[in-house]
Amino acid sequence: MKIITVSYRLPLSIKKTKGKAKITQSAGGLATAVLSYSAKSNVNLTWVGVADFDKATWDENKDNYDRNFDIEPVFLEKQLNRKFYNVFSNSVLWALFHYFPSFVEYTDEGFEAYKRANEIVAEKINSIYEPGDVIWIHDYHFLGLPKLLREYQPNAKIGYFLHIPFPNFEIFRILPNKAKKYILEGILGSNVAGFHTWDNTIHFTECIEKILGIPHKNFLFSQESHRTKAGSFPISIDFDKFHDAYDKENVVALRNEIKGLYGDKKIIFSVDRLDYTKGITNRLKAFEKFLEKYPEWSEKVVFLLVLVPSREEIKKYGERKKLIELNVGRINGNMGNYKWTPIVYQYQPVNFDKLIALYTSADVALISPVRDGMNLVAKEYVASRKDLRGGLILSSMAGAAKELKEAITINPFDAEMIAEKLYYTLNMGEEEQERRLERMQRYLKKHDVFRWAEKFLTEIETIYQHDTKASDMKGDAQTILS
Ligand code: ADQ
Repeated sequence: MKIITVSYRLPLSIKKTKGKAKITQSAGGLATAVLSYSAKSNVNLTWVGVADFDKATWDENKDNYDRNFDIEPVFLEKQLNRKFYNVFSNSVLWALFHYFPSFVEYTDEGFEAYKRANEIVAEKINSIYEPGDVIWIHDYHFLGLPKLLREYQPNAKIGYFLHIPFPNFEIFRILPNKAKKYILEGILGSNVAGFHTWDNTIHFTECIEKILGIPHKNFLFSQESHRTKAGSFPISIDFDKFHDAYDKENVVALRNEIKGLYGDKKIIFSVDRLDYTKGITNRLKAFEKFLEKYPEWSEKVVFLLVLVPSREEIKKYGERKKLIELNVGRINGNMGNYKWTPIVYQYQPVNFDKLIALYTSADVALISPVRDGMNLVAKEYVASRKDLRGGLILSSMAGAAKELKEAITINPFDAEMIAEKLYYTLNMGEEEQERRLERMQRYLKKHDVFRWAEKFLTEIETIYQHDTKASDMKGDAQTILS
């Protein structure tokens, strides 16, 4: 028996130097958590995902790296992968599920590629599946997969987790009927369908009822072959990893360097993938408003804006980048002077130590997505503040706001409000900072990513066992009657 985890990206990187490839398994939150669960339960873990490297490189090097689990890459033909990933997944599903209907660029060609890619991945999983295995499917790239796998393996234990919001009926219904049906029936192939929040879960159940006409009882949908339980499973982080990093030698050195650079100035910090859902332009305009409204803060604050390149092949992302850079330039030009640059902007990823050094140097973390499934940056910031200093400003549109009750919440569309909350948080006393962070840390320490994975995987077993028992009893009753 094994756990088969499926996600678009594989937790692995291949670096080529001087023609030699080096494979490294990466230890992201999700991989660490599933691995920890599989080790505890004494079962193996196999990860299936789409390869972003060529088959020849893989075949040459696959037996030659340190492994904690097995990896099964799926090699998709380049054009198919582009249409599947960029055209349907990211230009239709990502946009619509984040409430950007005007950004949706639906094409039948994209939808067909999406279905084909799901079929190819299903074939791959089916080829390695053994009875008793648990299959855990992740995210919006594989909405059709639970149903396809159910057709292959009617008795399989299948979990599906969506990392982005599930939109309400009015937004979801915008999709062509065939796509709506494909998605909903697809998810219903699972035994457990998980979302970050109850709001998302309710949106999903409403869509099932209104579009497929299937009612639920306590979020359970009964079907012929199995039942699907929908529920809220808010993802989290490896709390200890972020908390303990505060004292790492390299982190301390980097933090001293950052603090030394900015002296007495207060630091506002944000880090995101460059994505239109993250509310970056709104955030910049709000910072500008803050400087206009509170000129006494001029030269006394600096905003460190770190953006990580993302989905650069998609037009909307390039347009957004231009808009952000126009705003950064305009604000720095209008508000700054030869001694002071209000916004320090970086369009490059940062490594873990630098990220922690930045989190722990910041007086304020300003997180303002206009829509976000969870937002792990907010949780990471809180966890890393072992010194109990700093304030978290968080958009109420992020799933994380439902749990981080001591954050200063904002409406990301309301620049005036954000400016005021910035003023409040920058002036917040140490006692209040401690009180807020302590409560949120207590919560996160308990609700970490390990607990999340365990809860989800246990739920699959519970529903499955219950259904198996019920069908056995039905079988027994039939035998007695005959
Ligand atoms: P994302 O949209 O990518 O994830 P988020 O959860 O905030 O958003 O962050 C993902 C990770 O990327 C964080 O761990 C963060 O540290 C890292 N990161 C961000 N910027 C970085 C940078 N410049 N350099 C290095 N690392 C960086 C999706 C959903 C979210 C959901 C997650 C998990 O959109 O809503 O929280 O999946 O389910």
